[in-house]
Amino acid sequence: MPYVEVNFDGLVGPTHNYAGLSFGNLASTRNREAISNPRAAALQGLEKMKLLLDLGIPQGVIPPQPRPHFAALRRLGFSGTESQLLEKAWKKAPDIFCACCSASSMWTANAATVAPSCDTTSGKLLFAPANLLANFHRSIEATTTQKILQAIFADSDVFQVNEPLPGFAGLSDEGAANHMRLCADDNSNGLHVFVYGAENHRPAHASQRFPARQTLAASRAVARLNQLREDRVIFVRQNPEAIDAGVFHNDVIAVSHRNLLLCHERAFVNQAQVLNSLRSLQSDANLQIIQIRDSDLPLELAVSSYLFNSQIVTTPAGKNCLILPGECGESERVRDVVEKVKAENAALHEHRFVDVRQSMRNGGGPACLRLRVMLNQDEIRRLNGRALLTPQRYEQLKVHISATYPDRLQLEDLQDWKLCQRLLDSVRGIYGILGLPQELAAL
Ligand code: SUG
Repeated sequence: MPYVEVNFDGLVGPTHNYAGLSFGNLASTRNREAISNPRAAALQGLEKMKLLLDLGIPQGVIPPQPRPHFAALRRLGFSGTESQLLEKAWKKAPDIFCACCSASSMWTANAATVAPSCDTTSGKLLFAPANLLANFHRSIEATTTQKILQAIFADSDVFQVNEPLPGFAGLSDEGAANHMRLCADDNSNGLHVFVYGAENHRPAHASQRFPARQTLAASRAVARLNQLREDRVIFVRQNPEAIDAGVFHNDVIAVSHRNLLLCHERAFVNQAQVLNSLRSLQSDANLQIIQIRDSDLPLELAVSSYLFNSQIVTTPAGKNCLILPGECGESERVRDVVEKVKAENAALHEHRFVDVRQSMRNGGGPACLRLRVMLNQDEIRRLNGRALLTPQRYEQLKVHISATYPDRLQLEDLQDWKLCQRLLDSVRGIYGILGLPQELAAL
């Protein structure tokens, strides 16, 4: 049965803000306390989804998680009514308040690691939700992510959503952002490339400036849980210099699609050896590797432009299209790299820029906003009803966002319980549009 790739994008939530929460993510730090525009953020993400739909590529939607996360505030010892919780947390522990208000679940590349049914020993499509331990605001996504995935991929005859890994620093997992699947074509078995930053939480040769977020122990556990064959899995170490330059996930420095791998020459430790291993493991698949030289695109520019955080998609006409952040179009040097890559590689046919600026200011480009899931026709039929975007659902979401999301938000605004109530109602409305249980929108 033929497989297709469906991108499940995270819809940006109405509390989208800039709190500077992610150490090692340069954009997040730089934009701390900037004023956000949640409405524009959500509409930008929605337009990206619509572009893919218009290109003929199926598109899924993952709803925002409800925020503020009152249950997390209570778990950390705050008490009283919602209004009191907000007031106390803002005064006594502003960092916790900010973490509990973050709309970070939008970056669904970090939601889980996915193994398509053609690759797993049980023949089921498997999900390993990420524990996202490296940052508190992200760690509180994991339980709800698991429930949302279970609601969308509910048919246990063909889907299985596991639990996130236990909360131990040595098992820190950031999901598909540190995973690539190479395959000859959509219907062939894949090679799973797991990229880790440190062997465990006290690594011998770790990055110096910024933390590594993914451990080898976590990647190994995910590969086991996703029931992958040992000979179809490889573990590759991220270059610590890249982490120190702001590459907090592999998808900031490498992107793959089918038999194509586009990466910076300073992405991995022992890169030449790694690429040779990939070539030999994929010897039947005609693996094509495009390496961008540091002299063409210095690491710093790779990070600031987010060139590698693009999506590569294949249209029904068989054209490979690079979906790039608009920021890449603003730099002559990056534009030159894109043109050179296209000219030298027959496998890349066209490129499109997308405006996801609101997300980019928190270090989230086009690829961060999506979780890739390979599905066959039977599995698509078994998905929970309204998980896929249609032109009608796009219109409904657009109207809903335009009517209920604020167009200007500062963190201190979220002390106001009345505003939070309106924003939580707005999130509930999205669950309604997507046909997901309302309980999931309650915390
Ligand atoms: O985890 N930013 C996210 C960006 C995630 C990008 N995802 C991928 N590369 N796949 C993060 O660092 C910033 C939130 C703030 O500072 O308000 C944030 O969480």
